[in-house]
Amino acid sequence: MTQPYDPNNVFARILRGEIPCRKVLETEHSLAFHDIGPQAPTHILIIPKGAYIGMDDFTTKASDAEVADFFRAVGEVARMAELVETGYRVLSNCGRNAHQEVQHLHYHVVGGRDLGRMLG
Ligand code: D5M
Repeated sequence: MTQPYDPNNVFARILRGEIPCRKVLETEHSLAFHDIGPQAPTHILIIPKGAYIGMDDFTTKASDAEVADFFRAVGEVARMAELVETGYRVLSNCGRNAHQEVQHLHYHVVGGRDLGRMLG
């Protein structure tokens, strides 16, 4: 990542409690909440509490505990939202070509309907 982390991005403000969110799960290092503009019946975002923009800085700067906590939270959210049986999609937009809108790492967990094929 070349640009510095912006401490006033919307997810940093959610983490500081400055703006509300519909919380789904909070762990030591991660927070999950409903997306403000859901693209499916279930659309939940999972973010690390640390100041990471994307997968590059997260996987090089975060501790093993933060990384493990984050990925476990993604799986736990899918279970909590009862998406395991019917299936779901996990995706993260990182950087310009992926049109990342909020510059704080987040994974989308989307489900509750047939999502169609994404690649190929
Ligand atoms: O997607 C960023 C996602 O963040 C997009 O699906 C909307 C969501 N968003 C933006 N602001 C909020 C707030 N305040 N609460 C919940 N969800 C929000 P990207 O992957 O960066 O394109």
